[in-house]
Amino acid sequence: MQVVIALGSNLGESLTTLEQATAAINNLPHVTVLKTAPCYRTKPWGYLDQPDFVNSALLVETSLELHELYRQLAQIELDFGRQRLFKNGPRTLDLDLIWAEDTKINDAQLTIPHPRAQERAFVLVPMCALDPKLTFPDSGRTAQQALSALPQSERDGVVRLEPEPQSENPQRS
Ligand code: PH2
Ligand code: MG
Ligand code: MG
Repeated sequence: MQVVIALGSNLGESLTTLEQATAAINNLPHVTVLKTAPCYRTKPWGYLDQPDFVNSALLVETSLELHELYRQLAQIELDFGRQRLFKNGPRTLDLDLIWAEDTKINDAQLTIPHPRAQERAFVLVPMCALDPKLTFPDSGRTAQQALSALPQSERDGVVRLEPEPQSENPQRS
């Protein structure tokens, strides 16, 4: 089954953390990263008085049951010394299950699709970079349709980060 995982960080070396978390996810048994979205600098949502976040997203293929995948992601958050000071507050690493094909789950542990994904440009912009046609089974909307429905001001708060330079003095021809 294909799954979208959103990554976020706004404490510590966020870009490095997201890169290493991606490697850790790809190293999980029965999980393969198919596609990595670029990283974006994003305005904090929900609680404003905190640093900007770095956000990205992954498309993965997995044969794990989704609750098991969720537990594995929670363990990776802890392995990265996750600090989460309070709800919607700053954190070292946040890994959220966003989408899993046409699966709908709503139980005590897990809600898929993620209940707030379609309101958040910091989730939808990276998801559109993976594939704008990924469709939310609850609303029937694609990621692109959900993003287009958000106010321009929300979308403006998500800015693509340039890839890291490959050397100190890149030779340009
Ligand atoms: N995560 C939150 C709350 N607010 N804002 C941005 N920009 N990015 C996030 O990943 C984020 C947030 C709770 O998980
Ligand atoms: Mg989150
Ligand atoms: Mg989370």
